[in-house]
Amino acid sequence: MQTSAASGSLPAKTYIGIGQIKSLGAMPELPATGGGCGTSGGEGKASCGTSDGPDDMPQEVWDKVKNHPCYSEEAHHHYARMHVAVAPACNIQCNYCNRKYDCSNESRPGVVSQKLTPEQAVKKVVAVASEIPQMTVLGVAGPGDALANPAKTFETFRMLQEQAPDIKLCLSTNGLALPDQVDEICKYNVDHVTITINMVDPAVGEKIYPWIFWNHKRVTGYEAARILHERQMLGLEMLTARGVLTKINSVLIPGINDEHLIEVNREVKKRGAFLHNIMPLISEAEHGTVFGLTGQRGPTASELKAVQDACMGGANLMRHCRQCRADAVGLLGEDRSEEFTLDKLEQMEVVYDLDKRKSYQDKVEVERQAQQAAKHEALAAATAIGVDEDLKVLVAVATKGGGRVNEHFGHVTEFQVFEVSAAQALFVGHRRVDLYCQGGHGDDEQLPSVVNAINDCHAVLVAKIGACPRDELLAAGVEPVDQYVGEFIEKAALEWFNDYRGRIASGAITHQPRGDAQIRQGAFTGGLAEAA
Ligand code: CLF
Ligand code: SF4
Repeated sequence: MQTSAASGSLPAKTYIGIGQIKSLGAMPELPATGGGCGTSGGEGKASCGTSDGPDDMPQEVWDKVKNHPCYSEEAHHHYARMHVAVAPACNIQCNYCNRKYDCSNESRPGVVSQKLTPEQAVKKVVAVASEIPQMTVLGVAGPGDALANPAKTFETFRMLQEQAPDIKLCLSTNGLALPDQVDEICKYNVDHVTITINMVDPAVGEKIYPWIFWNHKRVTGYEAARILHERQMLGLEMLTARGVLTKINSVLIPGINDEHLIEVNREVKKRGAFLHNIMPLISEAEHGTVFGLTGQRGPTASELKAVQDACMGGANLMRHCRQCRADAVGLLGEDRSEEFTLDKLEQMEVVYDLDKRKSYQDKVEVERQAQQAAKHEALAAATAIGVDEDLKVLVAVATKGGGRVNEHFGHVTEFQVFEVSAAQALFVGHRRVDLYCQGGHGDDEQLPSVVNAINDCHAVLVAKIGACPRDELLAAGVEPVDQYVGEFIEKAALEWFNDYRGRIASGAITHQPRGDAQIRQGAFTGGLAEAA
């Protein structure tokens, strides 16, 4: 088929620089960071780069990341995380946050979680771990700041270690209180800490943070941003020195910190950050945030990708973040929190069976090896066929997990997006959409927004698709592909790409660049997938 560039209805306003960002060049010489377990930032891999196993990192680091769905892109197809909302207070104010809702540093704005005591939280984790054996990580990510509530956060970790010692512990913080809590973090074997760092220049920071609460008083303006910045850098250095793996979250705010995030990437890599997760600002007036009310927009899909691509060469990038809620449960991209509300927990019979969990996870590892083997086989088959070897295209994929093409177009609440070339099929993001299929019928009013979400893709791989969305996609220039049902995603994407190149070479089609795509702005609430 002929492809065409449809532009869609995207924001007319653009900001200087975001589309003109150049990739990082050679990194400056890095000062030695502390000892620890060798958690130095990676060498500019496009994503976390953990999928190839212990060859590209020390064994002890691999052991920490191999089944953490946020620290390993490849693991996120198979392993789940959960959050418990035990930390309601916060010690700073971000302009993209309304404290009626969850912390926007690790969740989508506009979402409210069910707050728990540490006792309730531990009961919930044990119940979830019994039901979902691939749940390997517990995170405390709000609804405020995990370290502005140290007693509740660490009491949860202490009790959980006694009852479910195989579960990895993780927390997320804005960093203000971090240096004071590093000893506690190590005492409770918290192996993974996320710090949200949106700037390394207080002049940028004062546009993002109106105030912090510091030494028993409110500090505002440049001084607030300066203190926060210094505490974040110190905390990161201290964690690196103690061998704790750190992930940096940055919210991309067009016109405020877009190009600046390249410098953030460089600075956090210098200090030993393991991963850098650049997330889009989600900004709607209905969320009641400063940015929402002043009309500050979030980035488009290509603006986000441009900044992420420009950071390649710096700290490893995470591109599979789903901006979870503070009580999220399940694989990234799904949310099973509604199955584990407090009243439902009361009815559940909980048996925490370590052997059963291990045996399930052994089966996951076999599947994971098969996925790797299929990917390598497809790459080996991707022989040159006389067309542009630098050609790269984006492909959207409908999946419900396991790393396979296994979801019906109409049941998708998020597409995974891969950049495919002759050399690789690389996960570069996801796009949330509203369900097209409602009660067995397609909702044609939803179709334009679904197509707009993947408007930068050349194809969409699905398990099944109806005639109406097929026609709409074709008209927009996106090729619907349903012949790879049940195949591993990378293998399917590479095989489709070879076929695509073959059609270009034969003159059957002409390659055309695609348009931009829209990142969904509304709050994502759990249960949509279950309602399908
Ligand atoms: Fe939670 Fe965060 Fe730990 Fe993951 S989430 S505390 S590191 S277990 Fe993951 Fe969710 Fe993105 Fe966070 S997808 S918002 S990066
Ligand atoms: Fe909101 Fe989180 Fe910022 Fe606190 S740190 S103001 S909870 S986004």
